Amino acid sequence: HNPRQAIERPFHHRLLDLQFLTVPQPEPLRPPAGRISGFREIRPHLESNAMTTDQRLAIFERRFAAVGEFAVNALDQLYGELPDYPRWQKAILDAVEDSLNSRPDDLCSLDEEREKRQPDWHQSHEMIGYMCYADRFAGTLEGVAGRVDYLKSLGVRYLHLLSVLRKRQGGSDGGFAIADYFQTNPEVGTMDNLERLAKTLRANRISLCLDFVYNHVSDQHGWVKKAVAGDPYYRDFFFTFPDRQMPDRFEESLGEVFPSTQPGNFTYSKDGGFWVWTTFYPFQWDLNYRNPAVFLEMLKAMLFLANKGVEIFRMDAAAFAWKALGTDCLNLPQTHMLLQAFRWLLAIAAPATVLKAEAIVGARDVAKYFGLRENRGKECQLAYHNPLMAAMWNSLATGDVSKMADMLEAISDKPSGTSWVTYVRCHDDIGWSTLQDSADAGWGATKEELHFLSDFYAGEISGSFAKGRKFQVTDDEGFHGTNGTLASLAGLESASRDQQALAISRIQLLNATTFAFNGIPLIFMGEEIGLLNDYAYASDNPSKDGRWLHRPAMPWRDMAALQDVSTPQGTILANLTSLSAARKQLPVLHTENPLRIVDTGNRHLFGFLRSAPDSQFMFLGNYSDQNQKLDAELLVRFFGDMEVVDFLTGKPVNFANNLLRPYKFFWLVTKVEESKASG
Ligand code: OTU
Repeated sequence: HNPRQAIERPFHHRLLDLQFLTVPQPEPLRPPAGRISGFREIRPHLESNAMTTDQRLAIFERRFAAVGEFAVNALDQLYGELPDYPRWQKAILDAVEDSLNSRPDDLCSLDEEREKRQPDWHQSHEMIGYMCYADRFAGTLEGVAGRVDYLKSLGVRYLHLLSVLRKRQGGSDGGFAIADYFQTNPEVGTMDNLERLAKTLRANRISLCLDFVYNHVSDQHGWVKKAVAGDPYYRDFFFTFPDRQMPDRFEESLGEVFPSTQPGNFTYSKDGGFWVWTTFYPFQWDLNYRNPAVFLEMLKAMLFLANKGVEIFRMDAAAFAWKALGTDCLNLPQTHMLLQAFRWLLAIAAPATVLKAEAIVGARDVAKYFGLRENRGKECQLAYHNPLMAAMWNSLATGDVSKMADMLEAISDKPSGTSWVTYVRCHDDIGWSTLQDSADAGWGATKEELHFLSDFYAGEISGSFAKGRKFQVTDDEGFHGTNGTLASLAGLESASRDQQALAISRIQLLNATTFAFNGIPLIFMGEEIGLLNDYAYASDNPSKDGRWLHRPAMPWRDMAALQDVSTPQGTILANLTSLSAARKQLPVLHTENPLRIVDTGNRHLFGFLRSAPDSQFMFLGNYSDQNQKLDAELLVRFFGDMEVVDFLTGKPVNFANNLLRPYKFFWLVTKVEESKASG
């Protein structure tokens, strides 16, 4: 077997492609055919606003002329058949006008700035995200403001705060069961505190991201109370059924999100005397978006929060919003239309703001949340790269990157103006089933492979370095998800002293992959200091959701010790900080620049290329625990006779001895590129 031969053919065609790569230009928006009916004068604004009514009206008209068609088209498709549609359409556009009219001046300036000069702000190579629970990170919203310097030291440019809005009392699914979208969780502060925090963050060039839990509300929300009390108007905000007949029919084609602890998708409401749709916990009532009143009220909540300074809305459980009998109620066309309606109405009222899809679905479905085909680039500007995340963990366990490479290549066509959000861990489990795909995709994982991953990360396979726990496993499946922190899953918890370096290398390999991919890397609180699993999470409540295993509070008191570079934690932090600083010096990592998967000719070596018109960048990483040989020709093919340097160490790389140590990676650039960045 000649490895050279194996890489010869695919390389040639990729190389040819690469020669013709240029940065795609944003697609021009088609002007709308005509003004839609129902347009009315903007109402007078509050006196304190410096921008006049006339100016705001002009802005509304300009934006409406540019993108109104997209919003109206989405609404037409969702609600156009309803007899009172014109009235709903007018009410929705009125809400947008009202919102623009009361938008604070500083946010209006941000809108203009981003529209005119920085439409790609969310794609910048300088963007680095951090996500945390407001209370577990810093106690309160004011506390978060007090940690801005820490965030800046990590290079953070966007902050996703969890559990900020008023949540259900008692269990709240970590804040994902909301009782009021117009109020904050009093334990972390007031709406004024939130507005002030957003300002402080903005002044430090950090964009605030909040969850927009749009699929469901908690059973303590006002709408539920009215529905239960028998108000038919609010009953219609939910999917309610007098008996099990319809729920049973729906169940035939539905999956389950929490199969072992919350089986089924419907809950009986004793107070209401009906069955109600609850995809997640029984206290999370799914909203009925077939009812335009639901869309309108949720839009008002979104616009309200945008005017408080939220710049990124994380569209929670994005895939579930629309339901239809006989389907799995995931990724339905109307769900995409809903997201497009939110997107373009927001583009008129608060264009500094973007949507991030949290669609934990398979690779070919997830890319659709950017908008593909006739809606190319017209949906969410950001989307979690869940397939990359799960595939990296798969590659780390098996030492084999081939399925990951094939999968990523299959979905590498990302629309202009969009970014992935790349991450290694988050507050949820690692869901394995999204690695499956239809049989015609050679890269789909088999059930056996998923069983293996679930066992491996629970530390049940001999030789496994991981210390995690299975999540929501049922007797028949056995592979739902895995809980655990990055450090514990990567082997730091189980490592003997002389294995620690290897565990740290795994963490760095995963970080280095996500920081160079065509997305915004997102750090989950505590992973920067290698926090281990929090086994005490269930001490107050043994039935507490298993995901709390990887949600330890920030140990500020021990911070000085954790930052000591002679410890594993200090090493992880120092290296992540360097990675972040390095990324910011490499404009080629701007997410508009294309990504191509490199066929390394070695199934243990993962490689991808990022290319800008005037520069090339190559990631190479060894996902196995063995030394790996690299074909030296590889570099010659991509970089010609230019001198190649590892940007992270500044050392020249020539692969004369052709070996990559276990988990070793490179960020390769040409010598010229390196001096440009450092100069
Ligand atoms: C999201 O999660 C949130 O991230 C979870 O924390 C919430 O529990 C859930 O929505 C309900 O609000 O639906 O589209 O396996 O990965 O529930 C993906 C658990 C989701 C999560 C899944 C997920």
